[in-house]
Amino acid sequence: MPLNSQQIEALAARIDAAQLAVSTLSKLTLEFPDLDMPDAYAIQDALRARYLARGDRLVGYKCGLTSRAKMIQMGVDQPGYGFLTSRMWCPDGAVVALEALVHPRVEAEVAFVLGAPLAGDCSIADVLNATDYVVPALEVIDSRYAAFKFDLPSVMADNASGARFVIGGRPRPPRSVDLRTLGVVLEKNGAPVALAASAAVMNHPANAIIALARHLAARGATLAAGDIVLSGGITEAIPVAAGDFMRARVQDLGDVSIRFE
Ligand code: OOG
Ligand code: MG
Repeated sequence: MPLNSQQIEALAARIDAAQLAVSTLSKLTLEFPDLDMPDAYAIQDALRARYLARGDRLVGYKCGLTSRAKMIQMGVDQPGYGFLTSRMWCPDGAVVALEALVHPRVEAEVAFVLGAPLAGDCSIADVLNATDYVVPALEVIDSRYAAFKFDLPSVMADNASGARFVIGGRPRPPRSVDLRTLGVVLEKNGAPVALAASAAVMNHPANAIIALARHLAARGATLAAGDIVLSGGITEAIPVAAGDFMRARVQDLGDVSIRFE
């Protein structure tokens, strides 16, 4: 960790201020070329502490950059992780105000809602045992970096571009569906704009949850009962503008939608 604790705090404050002001920043690595992944997650932790101090509640976690489509779109070769709070959580069908966002994009994901804690060293069977239900989700990402261009440390410091998310559809027990072969159609204003099968996420979306559990364990944290976990965009993310209606249709899990104004 090349950065000291004052620098970590200052960068978290800078990202927080950019989010609140709906303005963009340049990549942190331009100013701090040595900034590494431990620094990035320390900044993310400091950002989370700022949110919680304002009254947000931690409701779960997000895995990101877990499909090839996302890695290619963003030019990275590894997944990353972030957190979800009550302020980011919107009801199914919600209208999202664009005023609070810079250049939002929407992703279709499978969400796991846990019914039991999950240790850092776990298997796909452990993830399925700990999962109360799976549901379709839309995530709204909004990078605080200019032109949505970043590197892995910069984006993880910015909570993996987390902005809003919605879960919906039909909650299903995880063993009642084949989580590898669920067809996913992401629609914009009624027309399909991206399609894939759920195995696009690390061969099985539960593998993203395993990687997250390992990441948290290395940082002294664990997944808890009740946590909502987004397993990552199955297709590339789709930019949205005022008036757009986004819907994900996920085989066996129903659909989930959101509108932008
Ligand atoms: C990083 C976040 C990616 C996902 O599901 O892959 C993400 C980004 O692309 O800005 O949430
Ligand atoms: Mg995502």
